Amino acid sequence: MKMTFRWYGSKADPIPLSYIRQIPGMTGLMGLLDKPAGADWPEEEFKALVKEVHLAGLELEVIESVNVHEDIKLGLPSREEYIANYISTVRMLARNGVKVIIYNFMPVFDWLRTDLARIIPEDGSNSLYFDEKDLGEMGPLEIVRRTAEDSRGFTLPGWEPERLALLETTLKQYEGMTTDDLRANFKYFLDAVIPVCEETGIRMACHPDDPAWPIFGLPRIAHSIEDYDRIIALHDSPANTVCLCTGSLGSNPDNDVVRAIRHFGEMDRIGAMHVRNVKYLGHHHFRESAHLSSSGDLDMYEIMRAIHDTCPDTYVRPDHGRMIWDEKGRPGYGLYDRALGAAYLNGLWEALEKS
Ligand SMILES: [Mn+2]
Repeated sequence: MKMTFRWYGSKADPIPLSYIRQIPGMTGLMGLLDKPAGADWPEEEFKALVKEVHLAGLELEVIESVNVHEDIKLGLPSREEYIANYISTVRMLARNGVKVIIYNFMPVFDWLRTDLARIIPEDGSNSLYFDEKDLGEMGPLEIVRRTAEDSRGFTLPGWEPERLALLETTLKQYEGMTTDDLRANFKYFLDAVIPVCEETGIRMACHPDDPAWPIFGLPRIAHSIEDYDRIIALHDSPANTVCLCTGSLGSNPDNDVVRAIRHFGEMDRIGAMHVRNVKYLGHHHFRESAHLSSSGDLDMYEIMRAIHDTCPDTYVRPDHGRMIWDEKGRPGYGLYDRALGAAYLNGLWEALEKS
């Protein structure tokens, strides 16, 4: 297991790399370049990032959010150009030491919450929160406007301004699209990209829909074990893998997260893990909790044990954390609670190694 940390880069992330390096057991980052979906990532800029990360004593073997352009998901003729850019980026990242690319194939919305800083009554900290009832009164445009207002000036992943401006148009383009249509477009993408990944030693790791059910009538195809079996079957290859995010998949209590890890771990189809806990508050209603099992509804010991048994060499990162100790950070991505999460997960791991 390699313990890693998401980092947005020195311009966008207030957390210095030196602080991340000081978290016990931290080996590297899940990093990114801030580029619009569909861009061909510039090599010089990426090399500079790798150099900066290595100088801090950390690795950069996992890249997040090489975002898939909407035209690829929609299956428009213009997808050819964006797929070519994607392939070029895959080759460039492989040349520079990257092993895993985390991405998603969610139409329009990346992740969605109805409150980015809901106070947790027990201890006064706050965390990301979702209640489908709150969506009832709001359309997608209103949700996006509120999310932008709540994000304290940070651009949230998946909610970049250039995408939001087109939101109304994009929503119209998805009208009438079925899950089978979306899967066909996904297959077209994988058929083009996975052979290049096999050739260059990269593993693509698809992140689940978050929350793990359909929203706003949009087709969504990555929120259950069965969904992922189908995604793997679209182009069966060791390079076509899952980024198993326990909090995203686990937002739906119908998903047995431990079973999912064992299922895909035994198949060698887990490229990376996001590990966090979630507290169920009702139907389609949850908040993100501290990582500790007793703070939420997922069994973090069983999650780490499933990783230990079936994919012990995978990359793990603590996922979203709460805001604690008056930190004013990017929602979900503060330093303190994610550092506590990493320390706790490392503790579970040591116990598993020694027992
Ligand atoms: Mn995640």
